[in-house]
Amino acid sequence: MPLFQRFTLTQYLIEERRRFPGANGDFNALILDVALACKAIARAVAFGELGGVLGNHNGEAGGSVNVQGETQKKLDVISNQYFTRMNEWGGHLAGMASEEMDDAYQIPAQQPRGNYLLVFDPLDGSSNIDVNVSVGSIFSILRAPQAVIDSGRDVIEADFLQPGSKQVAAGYALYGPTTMFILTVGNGVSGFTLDPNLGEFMLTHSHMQVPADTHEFAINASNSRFWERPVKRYVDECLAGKTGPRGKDFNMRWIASMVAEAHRILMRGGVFLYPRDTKDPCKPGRLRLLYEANPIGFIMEQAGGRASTGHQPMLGVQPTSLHQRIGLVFGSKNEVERIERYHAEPASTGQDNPLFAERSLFRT
Ligand code: AFP
Repeated sequence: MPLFQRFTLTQYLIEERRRFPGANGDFNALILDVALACKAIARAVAFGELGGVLGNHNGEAGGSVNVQGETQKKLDVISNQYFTRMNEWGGHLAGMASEEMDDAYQIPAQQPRGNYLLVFDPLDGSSNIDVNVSVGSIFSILRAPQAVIDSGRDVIEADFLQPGSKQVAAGYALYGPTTMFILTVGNGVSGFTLDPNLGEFMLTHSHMQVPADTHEFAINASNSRFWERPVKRYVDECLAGKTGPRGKDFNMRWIASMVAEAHRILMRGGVFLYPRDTKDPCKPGRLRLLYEANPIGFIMEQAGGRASTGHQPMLGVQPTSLHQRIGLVFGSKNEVERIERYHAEPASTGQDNPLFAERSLFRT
């Protein structure tokens, strides 16, 4: 399709804004600032070692550690700086929060403050960056509490603790063979591909939909001995394939970059599981609620898929802390609903009877 027939991200946002005659353009400008940060990160990722951006932050000796207790890569820190610097000046934000920052980020005193909160994981999958595997950025936009808007006060943790259903926009950038920007503003999901010559995100995927069924699942199988019973049952049935109760064979994928998994699922269906497990009793899951599970969950639900803790819809969870972790299952609606059913069944349903004892293909 000739370039002049494609919509840019800016044109798409203007079209969307026409649904809200009273809109003042703040929201669109914020999304474009986020997109600019993602373009800057895409460039840094593409240059890799040529730009001296690989490896651990503060040198190879283990590097610095973030609030998650995880070693920070140089690009984690650089990506976080792109997000804060490119979004703090526009006057659209009351504050920010990031996987890479312990506390909420205050808009500098010399900058105007706005009506929104931006929450993000600036570089997801960063353990893959040194081995040139796709990584991404994830973002979520919330409305700031009215008291914050009225007073212009500094933000506090409580201002961010809103359920995922309160998101006004969410999306991700995927730094893969092409750089893509996937966005929902609550009216379906659209995909934009970066034209490296123009430096513009061009609309290439409209009204993206997750197929309701799938034969593909994604889980880190090395954790199988820590899984709860419903997860073990689900995975065993997938592995049993045609010979088991599902009556069809399944394929497994695990990229260890959730953004890449989410994009595959958005494009061709599938289910992703990073469930709560017993590996580290202090951690109720690996992934973070506010800037990973909620934005990806919003995208999936807007695309006709489903996102869940396994026990309840993800977007209904009331957050209790900024960096809260949570078990996450998302993807093809019918598969996620099956996993939720398994979690809802009483644990003692015949399963304690040796005749019905589950035989896991993963030796416990
Ligand atoms: P990193 O950003 O630390 O690489 O973590 C990526 C992630 O949060 C998510 O993107 C992956 O799906 C998941 O962790 C991978 O977890 P494992 O390292 O346990 O496979």
